[in-house]
Amino acid sequence: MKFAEALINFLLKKNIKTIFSYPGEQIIELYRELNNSPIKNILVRHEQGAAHMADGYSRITNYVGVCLATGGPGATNLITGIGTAYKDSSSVLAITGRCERKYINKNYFQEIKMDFLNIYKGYLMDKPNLDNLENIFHDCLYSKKPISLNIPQDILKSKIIDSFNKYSEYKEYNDYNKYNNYNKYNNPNKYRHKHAGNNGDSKNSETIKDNIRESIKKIKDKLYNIGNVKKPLILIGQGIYGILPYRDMVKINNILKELDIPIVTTFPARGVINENYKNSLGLIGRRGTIIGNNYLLESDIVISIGASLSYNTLPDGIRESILKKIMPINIEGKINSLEDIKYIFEEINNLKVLNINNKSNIGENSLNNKSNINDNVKNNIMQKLGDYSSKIKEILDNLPEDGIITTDAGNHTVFVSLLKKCIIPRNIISSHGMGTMGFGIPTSIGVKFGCLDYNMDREVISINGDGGFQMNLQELATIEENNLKILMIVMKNNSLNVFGSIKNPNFNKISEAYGIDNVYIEDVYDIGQNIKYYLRNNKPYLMVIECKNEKLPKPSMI
Ligand SMILES: Cc1ncc(C[n+]2csc(CCOP(=O)(O)OP(=O)(O)O)c2C)c(N)n1
Ligand SMILES: [Mg+2]
Repeated sequence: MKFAEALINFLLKKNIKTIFSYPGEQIIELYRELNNSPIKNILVRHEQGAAHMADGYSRITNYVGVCLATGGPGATNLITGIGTAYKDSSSVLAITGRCERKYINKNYFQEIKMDFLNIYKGYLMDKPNLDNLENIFHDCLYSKKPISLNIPQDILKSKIIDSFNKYSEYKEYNDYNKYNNYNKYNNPNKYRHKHAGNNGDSKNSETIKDNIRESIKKIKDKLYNIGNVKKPLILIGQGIYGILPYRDMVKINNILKELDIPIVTTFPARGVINENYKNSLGLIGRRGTIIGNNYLLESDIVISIGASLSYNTLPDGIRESILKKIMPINIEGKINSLEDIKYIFEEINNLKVLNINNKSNIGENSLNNKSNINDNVKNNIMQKLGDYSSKIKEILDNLPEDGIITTDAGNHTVFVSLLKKCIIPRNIISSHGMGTMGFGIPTSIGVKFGCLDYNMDREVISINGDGGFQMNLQELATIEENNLKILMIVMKNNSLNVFGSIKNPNFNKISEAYGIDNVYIEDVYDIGQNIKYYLRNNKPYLMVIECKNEKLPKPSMI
């Protein structure tokens, strides 16, 4: 069979259900093959959109998201999306085409050096060899980074022998690949979620346990040195999710809620513990909660799990002093079962029996003044709400609490973050590390496909500024074509936050041109009923909400 067919076979074997793509000369061989396979081939309208969709898909499924583009301009168009995925540790496999091998590095049409796409690490297929695919896929999933797989045209066409015959078994389902009504893909049990990454790798599990034991030993030593530990704190980052499927990510909450040591999180890990719980002190860092940040400053030891400790989490000013008290739990090798998580917290709980100077046990005083942790102090650093933020609050108050919200970059991102309590993992999906405008809409598409493929019953909402919305609004066509139930919101303040004003087109007319139902809202009181209308229906909806520009509140930590 052709290499292109064998590659599709491989992706099927890895349980890839959806690929976000755009065709072109150098990738057409694979693109056609994809169209003949049961993998859904979602035609995007710009390759940047494909990369963001694969990113959104990966974040919500915690599995590999795949995008596909042609060489040259197709590959360069992917770049911002790949950079965004890289900054937020998202497993995106970016497959691109290339001219035939004999033209590589010559001045051939659309031939361009691919180093730029290898933001983390890239692979050029220089031989029609299937063996390497396994490593590439594993690398993408386990390293939590985008990986570039670049394949010359002649290799896609070359003949190879592949013993895996699942492809023919799947062929009977070719019809599923004809688009329009996505829901029909969702039926056969055959395609139910099997998280191919999580295959009960016992060696990996032993490595993790060894690493955890080692880390706990270091913490014990440190505790002996400190003596009387009054305020321990646990800091959780998204690394804790390892390669757990989403349904297990949600269950971490049950393990954490019993803990009597307070917990703070980074932004991408928000919702790993329900932020309404007593032992959750919410987000820390620049836009963190007052109580979380105060506790961070006062704590004598911070046990950190899966946090990369970016400057968003530990801004300059406090960074050095906090780093001194951080004791990481090494989860290198990736968590791949809830047992690993249980093991970590059992070990942390065991620290309680450690007598430190015969005075205090860890945990005992950890939630000092529990009753004083008043909800307002805990969450709300916004004393007064202006027109913009009160409309955001009204939106949030009317959405299902467990809806997945993608935001773009701008003031709305900060308002959503400050006013939303996260109760489940990935409650808010933002471009944390890159702050990419144009992220919100395509990412919501990837999230939606992830929810459909893995039978996750979640509403998907995308909240955008009027600037960022225009950066990828061509993907409204992808939403309409696949009849994706996504609530799109544009906060129209005619302003690019502090950077100046922007003259806007008529967004409602644009929406109509794309065939998407829409509404223009001026009054905050009209928001609720329109969200209810959206929830009742089974189609995309665009709400353009007029609002006045509003200054952001001062960060709780500078
Ligand atoms: C691709 C990209 N270009 C520029 C910026 C810089 N930038 C950050 S926020 C912002 C303005 C966003 O305005 P809008 O989308 O209207 O959101 P609002 O602040 O009004 O909520 C700009 C220009 C960016 N983050 N990303
Ligand atoms: Mg704006």
